[in-house]
Amino acid sequence: MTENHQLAKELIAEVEKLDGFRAGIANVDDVLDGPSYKAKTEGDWKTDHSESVTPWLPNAHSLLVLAMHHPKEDPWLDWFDRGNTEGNRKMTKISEDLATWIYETHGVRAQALPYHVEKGGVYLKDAAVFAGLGVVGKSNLFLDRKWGPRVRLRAVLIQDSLPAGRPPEDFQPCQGCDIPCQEACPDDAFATGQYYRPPCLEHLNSNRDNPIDSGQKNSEGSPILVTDWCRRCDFACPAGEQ
Ligand code: B12
Ligand code: SF4
Ligand code: SF4
Repeated sequence: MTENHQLAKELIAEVEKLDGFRAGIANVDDVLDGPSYKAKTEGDWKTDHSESVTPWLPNAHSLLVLAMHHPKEDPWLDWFDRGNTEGNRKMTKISEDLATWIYETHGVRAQALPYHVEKGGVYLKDAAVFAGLGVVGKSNLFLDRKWGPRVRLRAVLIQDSLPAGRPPEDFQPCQGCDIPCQEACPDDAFATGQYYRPPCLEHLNSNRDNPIDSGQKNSEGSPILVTDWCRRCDFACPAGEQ
């Protein structure tokens, strides 16, 4: 086993020590050349990382991709308040701690990338596929081998070139499935058989305009209201259910 294979193994093992986490390594060039970057070359999607708000570490060729389990029983992980979701806050903290750990333990520089592509993040579903963690399903969601679509993703840039995973060929949950994910959509985002963003976005905007009671109270005793983003395509999918 080469030194870099060993390092990749140790990074993945460090992440997977955490309950509800899986990880893999993706090659940066594969992700930047992937279907999501190809789909968008203008408008609000940035494809040129030299212009990113967060500059990337130079000569970083690998991404450590994290998938965190977001089970139906923990809806609060997806609730949006004070500009973020609890799940995202948790992943930011874990990816920053990992970047520090990688440098301190292995002397390799690493950078926790932001969530948003326009702020210097990457398209995370492509990254997770190229890391070998799963596939993109007919719901347009990434389906993790273990937890199906009920994961949230994040990436840490590594200033090294580590052996990457491969899109899995033996995991094809959509084959033979009667596509309940598309049926479940309240706004017909899959009317053509493929995901179409505008109706989905409209639905999520209406979620934002109609916050729900989180069951918690603020210091003045008033209920804390949160946005409960639609997850019907996510919940309808049988992939990853035990
Ligand atoms: C902007 C955004 C949105 C926008 C626009 C979504 C869109 N798809 O256009 C809105 C607000 C509408 C939205 C909605 C949702 N989102 Co969103 N979103 C993002 C964000 C920030 C960027 C996505 C994007 O712009 N993609 C670019 C467009 C062009 O591509 P796309 O529609 O995603 O389709 C591409 C892929 O499917 C890919 N693909 C398809 N087949 C294959 C095959 C291979 C081999 C590969 C490599 C790639 C690939 O190519 C397609 C383009 O051709 C990502 C986080 C990130 N940094 O990546 C989260 C993200 C994709 N969203 C996420 C989630 C959960 C949701 C929602 C369920 C809402 C919610 N509860 O959070 C819905 C799901 C809608 C759906 N069925 O796709 C998760 C997905 C997790 C997962 N398991 O896949 C992500 C990764 C964020 C996270 N927290 O981890 N989202
Ligand atoms: S519900 Fe079926 S078709 Fe839809 S993403 Fe899940 S496995 Fe694929
Ligand atoms: S998140 Fe909701 S509105 Fe958007 S595609 Fe999925 S089911 Fe449809």
